[in-house]
Amino acid sequence: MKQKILGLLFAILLFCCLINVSETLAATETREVRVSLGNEAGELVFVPNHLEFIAGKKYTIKLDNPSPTKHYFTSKDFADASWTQKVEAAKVEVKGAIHELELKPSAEAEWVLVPMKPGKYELHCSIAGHAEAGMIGEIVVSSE
Ligand SMILES: [Cu+2]
Repeated sequence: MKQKILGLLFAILLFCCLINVSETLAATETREVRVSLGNEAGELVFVPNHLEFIAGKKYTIKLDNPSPTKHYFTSKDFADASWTQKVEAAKVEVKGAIHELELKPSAEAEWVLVPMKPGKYELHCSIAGHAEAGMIGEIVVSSE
């Protein structure tokens, strides 16, 4: 009986900690990083193709696609190493884990996240042939 109560108290405590952490992360100032998927000339590139973040800081990644074809922003390891608050696009907010974003021509999206783990992560467009043609990038998360 005593153990059950202790276990319950521990669970409540853990839950409160988690809520506290996400509220703290949500309240901090947000930095902005812009990246274009492709360009107007239709080249298969990310502009820029090198993105830098500081672990523990909150960012809004502003994505757009100025090119005539659809592209993906795919960086699974970076996404796994980050806490995503939301992705916002066309009046829709998506909450929870995100691994990949698809942007159709002239689309825009905002990905609000906190990179948590320092490291180097690869970025690519997962449409067949695009990464091979140069649509790749590097994401560097450094500790403060
Ligand atoms: Cu692409």
